[in-house]
Amino acid sequence: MRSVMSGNEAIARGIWEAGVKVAAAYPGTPSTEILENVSTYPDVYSEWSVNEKVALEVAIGASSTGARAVAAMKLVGLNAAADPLFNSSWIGVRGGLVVISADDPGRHSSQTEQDNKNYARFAMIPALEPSDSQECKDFLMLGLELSEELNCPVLMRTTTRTSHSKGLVELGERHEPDREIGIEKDLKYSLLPAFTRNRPKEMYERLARIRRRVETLPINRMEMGDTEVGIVACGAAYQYAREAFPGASFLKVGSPYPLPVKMAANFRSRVKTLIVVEESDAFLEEQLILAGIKVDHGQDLLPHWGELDPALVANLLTAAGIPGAAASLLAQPYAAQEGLPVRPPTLCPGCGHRGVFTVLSRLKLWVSGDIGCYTLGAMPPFNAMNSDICMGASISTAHGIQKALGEAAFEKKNRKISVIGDSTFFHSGITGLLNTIWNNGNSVIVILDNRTTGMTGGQDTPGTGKTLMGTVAPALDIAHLCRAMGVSRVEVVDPYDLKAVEVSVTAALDSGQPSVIVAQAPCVLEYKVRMSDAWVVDLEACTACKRCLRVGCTALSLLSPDEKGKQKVEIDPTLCIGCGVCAQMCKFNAIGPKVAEPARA
Ligand SMILES: Cc1ncc(C[n+]2csc(CCOP(=O)(O)OP(=O)(O)O)c2C)c(N)n1
Repeated sequence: MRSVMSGNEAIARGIWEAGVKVAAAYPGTPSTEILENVSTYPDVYSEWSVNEKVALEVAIGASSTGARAVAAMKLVGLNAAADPLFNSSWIGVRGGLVVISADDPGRHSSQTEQDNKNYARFAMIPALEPSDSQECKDFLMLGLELSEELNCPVLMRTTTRTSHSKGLVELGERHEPDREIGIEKDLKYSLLPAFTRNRPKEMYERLARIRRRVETLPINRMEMGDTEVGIVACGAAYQYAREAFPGASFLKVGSPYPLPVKMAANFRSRVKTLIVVEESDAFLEEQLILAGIKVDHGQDLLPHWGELDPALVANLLTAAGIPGAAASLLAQPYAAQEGLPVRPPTLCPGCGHRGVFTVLSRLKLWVSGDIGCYTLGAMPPFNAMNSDICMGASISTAHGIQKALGEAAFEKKNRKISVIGDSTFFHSGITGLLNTIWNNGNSVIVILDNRTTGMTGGQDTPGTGKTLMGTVAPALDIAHLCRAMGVSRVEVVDPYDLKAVEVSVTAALDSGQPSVIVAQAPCVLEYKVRMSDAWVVDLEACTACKRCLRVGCTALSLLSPDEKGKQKVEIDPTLCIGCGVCAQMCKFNAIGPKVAEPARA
């Protein structure tokens, strides 16, 4: 039977079919749907872990019992999980272990872009990269087999296009490997220098075995066409190149690390011009050059960053004199985005984060921010976030600033505040707070507790009282936790109450003590919050001062100019949830709840 699936759905299916027992992840686009889909297969234990490092450690533990295990994350998640990744390569596996890194060339929804195939080379493990949904399933299953055969974790890299595009997938049954699951007492799990004396030598021997093995993998293959142009490509770039040069010869690479260099040398000998088409780093190109295989063109013609597409590949290579591009693509303007109006992302109407940023913007504080929906506090009209570096960094960065400033940190002009979401706090903010308290820091930290991981689509957290598989769990109270960690001033505020937020922030800054303010309001999208009927603008009272627009709510818009040329404001009743934040900005009492019309007798 076949089914239309996204790459991420197909990976989840592969996890089920391959008999995986444990799958763990922390959400992050474009990887999130992998675990969301795995959780629909009850045979697999699946969990949102608090961060990617923990997710991979959970998978390593499961693999050490002989069970098959998978950890999934977005590109930057692998930075957080790099420690267990490298060490698991040293340890080896018992049950197959696949680490999925969903990369994001072009930064569709990521703070940075990076080519995580590099991790495989660094950790001396194989990397597989599928090009479509069927391959997503097949490569995942192959990765688990290779992991067991070669005694190492296997990295599977996807990109946004492969993870989110849909295609036909052949479905199979679930097969659990026929072996006992149990605890193994083996010194290999203890990475002590005395126990790892031979490990580097064994790892280099293993790498030699991996290099030999990739030469025989059917996922690496030559597809011979016109031998004038030979293209080496993997992942989504293979699809773009195939569409751009339909008649060319291809070396379709399924294991970008290590590259099957013997096959590549054979391919080179059969084509006149060899071109590497790859997104992100010159990863295949460098391996070819290192192996002494002549590359005619690669990243000398193609961009080093961002996402490729068929028209871009066809046009750039044609401009350099490469023949054979699809005529229809050459006619397509590939800079189609130029001239389109810019529509920056914005907080949802009624979002609780809005109240906090309205106040921070007014107080003109230096805001050490973090990653989540609230990062939009950096955008107009708030312009109230001065840094967002990586998850959890808001608290530790502010602490570093304080220590660098010394006494000057207490001067009014140097006042700063950290802002972090609840999921991000659980991910890696807790350790930063502990560090601040231990080292006598005096930061003021606002934790935006909206009871969800909003940015990635509303996943549960340790604060929601539920797990990914839907079981009930203890719901952590953030204020209690902060008090237990030694924070002397902890307050809980309603972020819709602008006055209360301002008083709380100002008092915390004035106190000179380390303080946490928990701004508690459920995510309006996730919990479908509607506080009342939509509020309305009294056009008689409205003076068109536009002060209400400073809250940046998309439920508010300007009316056409009236007879005096004034543009007053109206509220879209389909968007307004009745939070009343805009009304608190109005000095003329022009905004309020709709007064019910008297019932007719
Ligand atoms: C290391 C890392 N993992 C995952 C992500 C994806 N991601 C971005 S923000 C975020 C969490 C957002 O949740 P929260 O902090 O509760 O803020 P909210 O979006 O709900 O306001 C996640 C998981 C990331 N950017 N970096």
